[in-house]
Amino acid sequence: MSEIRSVGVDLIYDSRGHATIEAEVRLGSGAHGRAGAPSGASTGMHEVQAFPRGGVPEALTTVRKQLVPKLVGLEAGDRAGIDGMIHTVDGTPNLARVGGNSATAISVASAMALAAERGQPLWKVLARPGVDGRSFPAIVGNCLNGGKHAIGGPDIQEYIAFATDRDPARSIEAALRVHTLLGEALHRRFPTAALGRGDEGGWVAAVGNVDALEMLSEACARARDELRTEVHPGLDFAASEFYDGGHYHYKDRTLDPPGQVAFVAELVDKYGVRYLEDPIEQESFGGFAAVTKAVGDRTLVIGDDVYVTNAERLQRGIAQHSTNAVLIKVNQVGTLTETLRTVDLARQDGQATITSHRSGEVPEGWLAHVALGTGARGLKCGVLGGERVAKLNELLRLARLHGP
Ligand code: 2PG
Ligand code: MG
Repeated sequence: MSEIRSVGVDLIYDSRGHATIEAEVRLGSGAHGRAGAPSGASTGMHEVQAFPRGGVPEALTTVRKQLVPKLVGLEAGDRAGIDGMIHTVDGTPNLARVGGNSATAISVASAMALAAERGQPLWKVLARPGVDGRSFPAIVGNCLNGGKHAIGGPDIQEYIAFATDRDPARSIEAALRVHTLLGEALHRRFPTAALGRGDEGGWVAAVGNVDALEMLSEACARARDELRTEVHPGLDFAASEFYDGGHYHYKDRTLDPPGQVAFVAELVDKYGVRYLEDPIEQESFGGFAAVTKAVGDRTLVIGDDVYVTNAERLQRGIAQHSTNAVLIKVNQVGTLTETLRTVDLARQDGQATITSHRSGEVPEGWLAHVALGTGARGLKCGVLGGERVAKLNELLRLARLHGP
């Protein structure tokens, strides 16, 4: 096994045009890996800090001066040692000095270098016990953007095509078809209005929260019939973004917590929602449990901002039966070591995991490997835009190699 010979970090831009960090890790053998880190807009309160106060320039200085000298010489196969060193040098509980995005880029690039040295695909060096790389994730494809990812759209952040065919070629086709059909329906509904696309490539239109779901549900039904495949509506409420002072504030209604649970359950049943993310604000483990109790037998109930990929928070959710699924975002928690710890805890408890992009993404495919290696139930990466398609295309390549 060879040791790390050099670590380079630099500024790159994400799909929103915001600065972020990429890392290149080179081993003594000459093998190397390079990865960029994405950034969120609807970030959870308990996420690690993506960058230090001074932004990317400060992160680069700190990493180059203080962290890189400590990483050089470590064994590439010692993930815990590499990721642990990132935390030791950072010295804060939320990666406030080094930045979560530096941590993610370095951690993933190190795993890629190891994979290159072993002549293996990345997913294999991440593979959890029992994962053989033949079971592919469903596609969680954002088709209409709202909330913080769009200007002038619904309050609910994401209207999703949840395409569950075992074959990624078919599920990707289905999610794309829903996106197209929904665009056509929006154009028919608002023939003279301009139709735009949001941060994650979904449509943006001045459409109401429930209207949008109705249109999504119709598009899914049509795609199901046309393609003879399983594709169903999904939502990411990102409910913390419009929760304030004990109430959920929509443009057309204000709901107290029991009202929110009832509203969510009504939407699930009326429109056949099978993927339900963050229907409740990030501090209410009990509110999540109420939703899971009401509809958890017929939809995935997924915790994103409530868990922030953090094993301690997931443990609280497990104790309270808050959800039946967990969103996994590497840069919410920092490194692959912590990410895999959360994945393992979720798997032990029988919770499904969904490997997720961020709204500001890098045009790279490594996320597809994280999904495959962790045995994820879903890969949430949108369907349109080069930075989203990069992940779908990587999944297609992996499916051609090992798939159904
Ligand atoms: C989410 C994500 C990705 P962001 O809420 O699930 O869709 O958004 O990256 O802005 O946190
Ligand atoms: Mg979310």
